[in-house]
Amino acid sequence: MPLTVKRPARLSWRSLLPWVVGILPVACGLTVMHWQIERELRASSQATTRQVVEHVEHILDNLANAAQVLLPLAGSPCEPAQLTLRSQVTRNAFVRSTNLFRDNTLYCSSLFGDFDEPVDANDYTDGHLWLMDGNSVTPGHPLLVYRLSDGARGAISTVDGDHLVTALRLIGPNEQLQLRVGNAWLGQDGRVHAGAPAPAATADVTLGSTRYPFSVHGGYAADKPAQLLRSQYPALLSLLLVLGVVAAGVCRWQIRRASSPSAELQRALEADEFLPYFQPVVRKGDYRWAGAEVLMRWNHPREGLVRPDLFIPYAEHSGQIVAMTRALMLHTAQSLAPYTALLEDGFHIGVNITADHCRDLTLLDDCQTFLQHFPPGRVRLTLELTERKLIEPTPIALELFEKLHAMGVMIALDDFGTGQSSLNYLRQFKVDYLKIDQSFVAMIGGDALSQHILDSIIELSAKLGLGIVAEGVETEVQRDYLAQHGVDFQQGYLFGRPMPADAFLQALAAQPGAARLPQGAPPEIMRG
Ligand code: G
Ligand code: G
Ligand code: MN
Repeated sequence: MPLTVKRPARLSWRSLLPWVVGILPVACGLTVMHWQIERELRASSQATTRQVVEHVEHILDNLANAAQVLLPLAGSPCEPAQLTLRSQVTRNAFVRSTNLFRDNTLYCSSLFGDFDEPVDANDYTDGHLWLMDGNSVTPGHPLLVYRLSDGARGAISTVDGDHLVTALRLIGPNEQLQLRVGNAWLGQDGRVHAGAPAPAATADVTLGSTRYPFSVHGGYAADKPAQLLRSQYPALLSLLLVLGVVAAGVCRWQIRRASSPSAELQRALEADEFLPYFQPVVRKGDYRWAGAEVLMRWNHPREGLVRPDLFIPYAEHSGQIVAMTRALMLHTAQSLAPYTALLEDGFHIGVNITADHCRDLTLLDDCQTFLQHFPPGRVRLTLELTERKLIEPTPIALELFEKLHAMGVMIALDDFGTGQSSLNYLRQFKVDYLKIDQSFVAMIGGDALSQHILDSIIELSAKLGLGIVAEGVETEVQRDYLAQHGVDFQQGYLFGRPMPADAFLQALAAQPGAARLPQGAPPEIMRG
């Protein structure tokens, strides 16, 4: 089984957050600037539209004035009236022509004198205004016509569309402006269109005249705000971008800082990433599994399976090892409890503890919780203290071990032979087992002196009445040597490597004479 299982990196909040934090000020700034620009554009559009309305009203005042003067002549013969018609063209700016009509017939014109053309009052909005796209004199050329009547008689004055188009173009060179009369409108393109003009995409404004039946439509194209943003606010825009980048950078830095080893361990603890692996401990003779040591593995989302020597030192340094061991014991209990039928009575479960566990009595609760998962006497919990870092025999530590013993929990001294524990130490903590370090087991078959050291350790433990477990047994020569020299329990690759719970249970079920599995056990364990 490979020790590291690589998984693809996930898209996590840690990688997304700097983006969000960077984009947020830029988005907020852009929103505010956009809102500001829209307000400015609306105000400007309203002002221009009003200006156009006023200008067209001024033109129409000229037309109305001419028609007013000519109205009394309507119905009288054309010949004597013609000079007055022409003088009104001269006297009133913007007036291109003046005409008289009677009974729906235009009979007199400033341009031609006697004339004969039909006049339909229905062409005129409110009977007064008609936006034409040309007449017989200038076909295809816009023309605004003003009509004033008194019964069946009346006067008509016209203004050239060029005056209107020029106003639309000059008053709002950057805007979309249209003049609407009835069901026709004049655009800045100088053409008369039927229907109503399309509303502007930005800052659409419609303003009607209170004095004449026309309205002016103003506004801007859809890309106007963005265009303004680029041309008017380049400094502010750059500032926003820099702000965004800085915010994202600071956020990323903070997250990295928060990913210090202890923060990362805390995250892993909350994400329940610490898993128990089990290495069997066998009994001399039949070499059946009499117990197991629980070894922690970190199932890291990116790094895969991490070995404990890489993170246990950090966890011990920061004090998080206590919570991590608690989680590990809970996992272990939950993994094994459904399969207690596979465990022989008094099955040893070894859990590694450190000096941090001995500063208060919380370990008692943890052990109690662990044991409650199993029928009484089925499991023998053994706490392994390493001899490399000796635990201070403080009153609280001594009380803890006293109570642990009363609960039936056993104590093993791990890595024995590598430190300097005294006989007094072994007695104070009421050690039950010595676990001979694998470096001594590796000496078997070596020179006489090395072998002598091993023999002395075994002899010593026998004299003290302690149980012995030999660690790191890899060969049959080592196994047989240890068995012959009175070592009751052995642990090592020869019997089994540390393995995950399901593999462990599967192998346990496959042992000759294994107890029957309970109903409902997962098939992968039955298969073993
Ligand atoms: O299998 P191995 O690589 O698991 O173990 C490496 C070292 O980490 C050993 O010294 C072992 O005692 C230690 N270790 C493994 N699991 C734990 C644990 O849960 N707690 C502590 N304190 N040490 C552990
Ligand atoms: O808790 P302790 O320090 O005893 O941890 C046991 C360590 O020894 C673990 O890292 C485990 O993987 C390792 N180990 C267990 N059996 C063998 C073995 O037979 N040979 C070697 N080299 N290492 C072993
Ligand atoms: Mn150990």
